[in-house]
Amino acid sequence: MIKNMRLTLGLVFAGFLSGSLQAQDLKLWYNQPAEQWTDALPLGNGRIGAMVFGGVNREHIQFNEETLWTDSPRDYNMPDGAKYLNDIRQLLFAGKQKEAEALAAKHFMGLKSKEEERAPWVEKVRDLASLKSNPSAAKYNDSKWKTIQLPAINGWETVGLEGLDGAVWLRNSFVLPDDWAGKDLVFDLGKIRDHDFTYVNGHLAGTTANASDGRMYVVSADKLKKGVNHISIQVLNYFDKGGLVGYKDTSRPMRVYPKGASEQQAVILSRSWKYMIQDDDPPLVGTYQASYQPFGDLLLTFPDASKGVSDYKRELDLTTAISKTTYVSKGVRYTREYFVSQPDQCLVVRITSDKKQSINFQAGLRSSHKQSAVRVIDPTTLGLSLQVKDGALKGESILKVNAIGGKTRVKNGQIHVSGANEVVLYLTAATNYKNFKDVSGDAAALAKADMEKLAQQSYGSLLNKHLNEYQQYFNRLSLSFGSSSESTLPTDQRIEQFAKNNDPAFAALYLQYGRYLLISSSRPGTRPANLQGIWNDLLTPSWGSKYTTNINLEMNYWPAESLNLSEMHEPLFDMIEELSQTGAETARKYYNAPGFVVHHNTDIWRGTAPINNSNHGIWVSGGAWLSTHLWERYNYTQDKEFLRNRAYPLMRKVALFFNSYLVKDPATGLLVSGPTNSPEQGGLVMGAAMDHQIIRDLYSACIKASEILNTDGELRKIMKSNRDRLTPNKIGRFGQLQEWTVDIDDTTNKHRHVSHLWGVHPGADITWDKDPEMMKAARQSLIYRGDEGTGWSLAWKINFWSRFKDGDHAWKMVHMLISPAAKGGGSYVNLFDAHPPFQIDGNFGGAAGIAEMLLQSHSGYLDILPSLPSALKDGEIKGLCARGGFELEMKWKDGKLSDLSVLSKAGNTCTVKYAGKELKFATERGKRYPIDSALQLIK
Ligand code: FUC
Repeated sequence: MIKNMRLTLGLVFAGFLSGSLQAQDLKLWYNQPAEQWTDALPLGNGRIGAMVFGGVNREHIQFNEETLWTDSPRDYNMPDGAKYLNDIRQLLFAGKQKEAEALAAKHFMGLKSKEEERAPWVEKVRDLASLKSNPSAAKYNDSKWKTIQLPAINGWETVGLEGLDGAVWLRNSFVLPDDWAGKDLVFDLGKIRDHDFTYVNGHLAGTTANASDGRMYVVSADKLKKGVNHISIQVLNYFDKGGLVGYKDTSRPMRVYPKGASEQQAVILSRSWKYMIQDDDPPLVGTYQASYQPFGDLLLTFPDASKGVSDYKRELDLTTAISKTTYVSKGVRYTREYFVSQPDQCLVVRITSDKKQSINFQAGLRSSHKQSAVRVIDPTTLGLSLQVKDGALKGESILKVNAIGGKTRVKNGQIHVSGANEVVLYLTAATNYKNFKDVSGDAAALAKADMEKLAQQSYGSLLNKHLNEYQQYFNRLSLSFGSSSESTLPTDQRIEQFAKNNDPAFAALYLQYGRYLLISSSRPGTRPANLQGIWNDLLTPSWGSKYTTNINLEMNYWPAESLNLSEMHEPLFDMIEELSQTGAETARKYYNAPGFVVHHNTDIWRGTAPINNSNHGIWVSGGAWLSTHLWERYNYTQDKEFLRNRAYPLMRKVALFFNSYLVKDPATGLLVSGPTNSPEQGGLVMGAAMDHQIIRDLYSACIKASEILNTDGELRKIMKSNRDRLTPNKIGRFGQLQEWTVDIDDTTNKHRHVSHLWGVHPGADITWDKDPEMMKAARQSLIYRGDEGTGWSLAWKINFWSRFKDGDHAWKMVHMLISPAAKGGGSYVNLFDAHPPFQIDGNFGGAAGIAEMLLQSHSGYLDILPSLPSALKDGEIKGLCARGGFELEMKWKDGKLSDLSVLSKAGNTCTVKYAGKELKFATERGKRYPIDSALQLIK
C-alpha cells in the first residue's frame, strides 16, 4: 500500500516536477564504504581523476593524472614493412593464410620498446650455490619471511606486492597423511607467472617457462617423507602479473593428492605462503605500446572514529559532480565532500562536523611506483615525486591541508590535524609530458603553480567555479523515465534488482552517468578517454589501459554529439590530428602510401604501427573510423568552419591513404582492403566487410564535404569511382550478412566482436530505408552471434537492436549491461562497465544506445521514438541532439508521442517522421518549433 502510494505520488511529481524528481534520482549512493576499487566513486576534470572509497577510519582516494604513462617517444615502425606487402597479399589471394601470417609476423609488426637480454639475469638468480643458504632446501629457515595469501588470481600485485617483478621464493609445507605413505603425489599448483622452479624437500619437482599453463608435477614416493614435507618455488616474473595465479575457475584450488586418487582427498595448498624477494630488477621486457599509470593515493586516517558509527552514507551527485561521505561517530555528524575542479585544476576535499573542535585525522601520500618519495614541504604541505620505471615521465603532486581551528603539525611524513572545526585539503598533480613528442615539461613547477593559484581563494569560490563550469555541460540534457520504487534502494542493490524489476528510472540514471563520465574524463584541452577513462590503479592494467581503435575508443565518443556534449569530443579530434602525423610515417613505411593509417591500438605516444599478432594486429581502418567522428561532429553542429579547417583536411588524408591502398580482388575484379582483419576474427585476410563499410562511409563523407566546401573536384571523381568499385555487402548462404568477401561465416561463432554490422551502427551503410533485405541479413548475423558478450559488446548490441527497431530486444540488452558484473559483462558496484575487468566503453556505448531508442537521425530525417521498448512507457527528454543541427524536447505517454519541439540550430530544412507520418518544414536558425502528436506544426 505504502509502496503504491509512493509510486502514484512519484508519477504525479514526474508530470509536474520533473526537474526536482531528477535531482533526487541522479545519485549513486551506498550504505557502506568501498571495499574494492570498483566500488569507489569516480571524480575527474579530464586530467586529474580520483576514486573515493569513503572509509570511516581510513579514507582512501586513489588518484591519476592522464599524462602519466610508461615508455617514451620513439619510432614504432618497422623500417621496410612495405617490401613485404605485395608478397603477403599474393599469399592471401592464393589461400595461403598461415604462410601470410607467418611472413607478416616476421616483417610487418611494429617495433617494441627496449628489451634486455634475459639469460644473464636468469643465470644470476639461478645460481643457488652462491646464495648464503638455499631456499629450495627442506631445512631452510624461513621464519623471518613475510606471508602472502595464494593463489592471487590477478597476480601478487593485488595482494600487497604492487609493481613487483623479479625473482621471488615462495615456501609452504604440509603433513603427509599416513595413508599416503609410499604413494607418488600430484602437485596441482595452477598457473605460475612467468617461470617456476618447484622443489619438494629440496628436489626439483618441475619447471615450466610459460605463463599460461597450469602446473601439475608428479613427485615420486621416494622424495617424500613421513610428517612434514616442504615445497619451495622460485618464481621468475618478468612483467605484468606475478606469482601463483591459480586457475580462472577459482573453484579449482592449489592442492596435492596421491596419483590416481580422487582429487577430493587432496590437501589444499590455497592458503598463506611465506615469501622472500630475491631480486626485483629483472631485465626489461619490450612492449609494442605504452601503458597508462596510476599516480598516487591520498590516505586519511581518523584514529578516533569509533566502532559505534551510525547513519553512514556515501554518494556521488551527478548534477554537481560532488561526492559526499557522511556518518555519525560519538554523537558528532561528520561530512566529507570531494570534487575535482576543472577551473582550478585540483582535487578538493572538505571535512566538516556539526560540533566544533571535533575533527582529528592524519593525512599522507603514497604511490605504488618504485621510484617515488614523499617529502614534507612545510607543516601543512606534503610533496610526492615519482618517476615511471624505465620511462620518460616523472610526476609531482602537492597536498595542502588547510584547517580552521585546532592544531596542525607534521610527524613521520604525515600531517596531523587535531581539534579542528573544518578542514579543506587540496591536491594538485602534474607530469613533464608536454605532447606526444616532447617530455621537457617541469612537473614540480606545474604542480606548485596550480597550488599557488589556490592560495587566494575561498572554498566557496572554488566550489562555485566548479559548479558553473561543470553544470554548463551537464545541465544541457535532462530526462525522466518516470519514477520507480527502486530509487529508494542503494545503487548496489538497484543493480542487483534491475533485470528483475521494472526500474526504467535507473536506465535514465545510467545514461546521465555516461554523460557524467564523459565530462569527467574528456574535457576540452585534455587527452581522450582511454580504455578506463582516466581511472586506473594498476601499474600493469589490462590492455595497458590504452586506446583500442577497433571499437573501444570510438565507442567512448558515441554519446558526445547526441547527448549534447559536443565539446567533450574535442580531445578525440586533437588525437586524430596527432595520429595523422605518426600515422603518415606508418602509411609510408608499411604501405608506401600517402595520407595516414592507424592500426588497432594507440597510446599516449600515438603509436600507429601494427601490434601484437599478425592474425589480428594488422587492421587498417582505425584512422578511417576515427575520422567518421569528425564528419559526425559536422553533421550534428553544421559548423562549416570546423569542416573546412579541421575535419575535411584530416578525412581527406585518410581517403588518400585508401586510394593508394585498395587493390583489385582477382576473383571479382572489385576493390578490397587487405591485408587486414575483421576485428579479432578469422585471421589475416583480403577483404573484410567492416573495412569496406567504413571506407564507403568515409568516401561518401569526403565526397559530400568536398561539395559543401567546393573543393577537390578531381579527387572527388577518384573517390566516387573507388567507392563504386568497392566490394559490396553480401548475403551469405545462411541468410547472414557476410563477414568477409567469401561466404565462410560460422553461424555457431558467439564471439563478442560483430564488426561486419558496422554498416548498421555506427555507420549508415545499411538501413531499413536503403536495403531491407540487407538489414534482415545483418539482423540474422546478430541472432547467430547471440546476446552474450563483454560489456562493450552488450552496449553495441543495444545500438544494433535499436537500429533494427526492436526496442524490446534492445531493452533486454540494457538489462544485461546493467546487471551485477560477471564473466560476461555487467556493471560493477560503482556502475563502471565490466568487460570484465573494468573498461569504460560499455558505459558510453550503453548511454548512446539508450538515446538511440528515442531518436535516430542517420537517414536524413528525425526518426522519433524509433525503437521505444514497451518498458519505457512514459518519459520525457530535453536537449537530445540530432544530425542536421537540431535539438529536441519530447514527451511520450503510454508508449505514444505526446509533445515534441525542435530547436533549429543551423536553419536547415527539417524532416520529422513518427508512426508512419512525415512532416517537412523550413526552419530559421535559433527558432524552436513545437509539434503536436499528430505531427502538425503548432503555430
Ligand atoms: C579488443 C577487444 C577486447 C578488449 C580490448 C581492449 O581487443 O577484443 O575485448 O576490449 O580490445
